[in-house]
Amino acid sequence: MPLTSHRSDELFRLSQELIPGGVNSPARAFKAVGGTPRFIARAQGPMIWDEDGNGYLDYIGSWGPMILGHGHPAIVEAVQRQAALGMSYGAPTELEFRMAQLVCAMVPSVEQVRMVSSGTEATMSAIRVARAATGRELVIKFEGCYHGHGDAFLSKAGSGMATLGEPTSPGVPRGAAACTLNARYNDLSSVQGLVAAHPGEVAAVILEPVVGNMGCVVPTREFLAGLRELCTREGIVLIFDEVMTGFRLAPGGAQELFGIHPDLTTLGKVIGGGLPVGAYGGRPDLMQVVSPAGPMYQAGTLSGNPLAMAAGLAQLEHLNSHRDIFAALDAKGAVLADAVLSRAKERGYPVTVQRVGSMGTVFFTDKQVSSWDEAATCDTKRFGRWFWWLLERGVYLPCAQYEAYFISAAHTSEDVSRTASLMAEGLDAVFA
Ligand code: KE4
Repeated sequence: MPLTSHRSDELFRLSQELIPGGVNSPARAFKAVGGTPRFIARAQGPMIWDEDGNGYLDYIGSWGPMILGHGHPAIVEAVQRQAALGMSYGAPTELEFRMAQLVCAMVPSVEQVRMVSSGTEATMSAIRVARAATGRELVIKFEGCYHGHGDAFLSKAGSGMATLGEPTSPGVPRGAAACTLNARYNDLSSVQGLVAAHPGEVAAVILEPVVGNMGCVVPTREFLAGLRELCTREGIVLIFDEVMTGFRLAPGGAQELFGIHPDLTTLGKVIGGGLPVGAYGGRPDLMQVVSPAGPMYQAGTLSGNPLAMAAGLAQLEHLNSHRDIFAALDAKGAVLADAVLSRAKERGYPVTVQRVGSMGTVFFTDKQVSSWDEAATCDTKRFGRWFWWLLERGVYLPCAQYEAYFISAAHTSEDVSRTASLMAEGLDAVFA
């Protein structure tokens, strides 16, 4: 029975008059799947409800932050307690020290850390640290990886792979994009080629150590180890953008899982418990360039905001003291992936599933996706039909093929089994 969306339709129409595209972040606008985005009224545990009263099992989880589900009591109590003490002081607090302690304890390569208010701020600042510390200007990223909307990251490969980047968005100065080179994920030789073409000019290599933003793409261990060895040899700062993977794939993120330590790490999402927090950190010799310890400027009115620190600390402390959560999340991830994969194999559907732990993607292609080239072969229209078939049955997946879904600790085994059956049934419906 199709769900009604009158109130969401009305709010979307009104919002578009005052907010560009009716949303405050493009990913939410349902552009990739069509139709009206659901305006959400409330959430609890694994569930969200829209303004028309429709309930959904939530596999976006605010695009990653809600790893414990919505309204976890420890987080709600921490925020309520702090709110009564003050929302923001613009002065240092013990909460920020405790957050720095916990991040440095949980993330293997981080020995010093600076709080900011978003993943974008974290990645912009991390490449500035790399440039300040090395005196070099070029940054290598990977096609298909997303690191926020900073000018340096809105850059695609020029005509030839070794050429300097070109803007992917109006408003990005050519000079900013030109300082970014684009390599191919899981292809170490593409990085070696760029470094050889620009000897002594590359400040940093930045990547998602497990990609979420072209859909879930897993690196080979050789690729990560090769990047580590190349960056060490060439004096290039290796940056793991763990905004999505941090505190999700393991307490210490992807770097703990793969045992490869970057020089700098960027964090976001889970670290804030649902409130705006980003962070960057790593080797002390690098972080000591950051003002006021060093000359590299970076600042923020609400960086380390006490309310956000209270929420983030509550979430991280819970994860740190209940580490069995990660194995349970991985088991739930396997249930979803196995159900979809076996149906696709049984019926010969061109569908593959890639995941690490509780983040994953159902790709509508028969290729194994190891870089953007393969991701680009997906049948995004059929994905859109599958998305809507599931939404109308109360399952809220990321509204685009090139995103990852997220399972939370609040999703019960029954929730996940029901979702798995619906996902498999949904394939039958869209391939009928
Ligand atoms: P924010 O500035 O959105 O907090 O973080 C940017 C960012 C940086 N690095 C990675 C690996 C990220 O995934 C992100 C943000 N991810 C998107 C989802 N693909 C956030 C959703 C949105 O843009 O609304």
